[in-house]
Amino acid sequence: MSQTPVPADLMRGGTSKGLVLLRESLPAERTARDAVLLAAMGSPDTREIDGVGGAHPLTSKVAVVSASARDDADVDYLFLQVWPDRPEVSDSQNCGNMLAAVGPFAIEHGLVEALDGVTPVRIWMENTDTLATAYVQTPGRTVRYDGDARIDGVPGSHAPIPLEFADTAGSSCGALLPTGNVVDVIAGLRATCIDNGMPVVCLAAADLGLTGSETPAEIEAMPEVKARIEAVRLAAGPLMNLGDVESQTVPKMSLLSAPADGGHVSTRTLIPHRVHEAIGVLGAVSVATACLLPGSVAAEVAEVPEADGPLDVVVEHPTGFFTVTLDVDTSGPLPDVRRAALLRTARLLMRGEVLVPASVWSGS
Ligand code: NQM
Repeated sequence: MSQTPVPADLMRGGTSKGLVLLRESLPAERTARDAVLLAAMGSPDTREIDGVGGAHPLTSKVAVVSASARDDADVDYLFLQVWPDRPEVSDSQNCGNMLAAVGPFAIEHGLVEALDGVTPVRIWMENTDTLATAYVQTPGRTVRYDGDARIDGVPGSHAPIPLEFADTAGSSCGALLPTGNVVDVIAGLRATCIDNGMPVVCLAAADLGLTGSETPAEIEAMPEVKARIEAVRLAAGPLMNLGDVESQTVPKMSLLSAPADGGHVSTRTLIPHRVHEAIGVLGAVSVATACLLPGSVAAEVAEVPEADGPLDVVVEHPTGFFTVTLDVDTSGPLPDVRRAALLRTARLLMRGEVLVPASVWSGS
């Protein structure tokens, strides 16, 4: 046989899309695993024409799922970003959008037994060693994908999948404020470096001469602005305990401005080279948390109401809004986000096998 079939599903998770596979379907050794995933997605090629990748970081994603050995989790989830344009697979970040696909996948593949109604799936996120719970609609013990929930960035409506996160502070960088400061000046720009589930550098859009209402395409067509942002990112990496981030997909770079559409803060986020059409899930949690930090670049432009108890922070992005519910303890010097919750949807798009050339992997 000239091709090796690899069992895999194609799924949309939130505003992202990619392959979801059982760990046992892939080679155990990392180099061989990455070669299979690159071939499956069609990378490296900006069009990913010879694979199932969608030619954009948001649609060139992979979730690897397995039964968990942990008492507090049902399944383990490893997120892998396949770069469309270079032969690299990175586990340097988590992805809260593909996470939305993991609960349905785990039930469909018998890793979690469905309840009649809603099935909570406890997911250990291996990239950040943190736990999430996804609540999957399972009337009659079958995963339901249709429903009334709408999320900006995805047409139509689908079954709601509420996601909950706990203890996300310092998930990749070791501390909520990895530089130890609320604001640093990095490569000449004021920056708030934060990690509440995703390492993010918050910059004021105005400091870059932007209004903050530019479209992703407009920002992508500004080479000088992008070069300045990348200079900040490369310098921020070591300061955020991430080391050399040249080949990493973190930190994300979020350009912030005052809300323009009734939300609490407006964002344009580079992930890190393309501009997100919306905003990442954990990226939104980090930005929302930054809005609560007095003196931060985010708090300067955000208009978040005072609240006692759970607080909804409405993050504006290029295609709408992302609401993050934060359960915050404000009694200490820094706000302590005990829990974050938000809504996603997901859909199984195709199931079966993805085929890779046998010269890449013989399957044994
Ligand atoms: O921040 C894109 C996405 C993401 C990541 C990115 C994500 C998250 O939208 O949790 O979801 O920032 O690379 O899928």
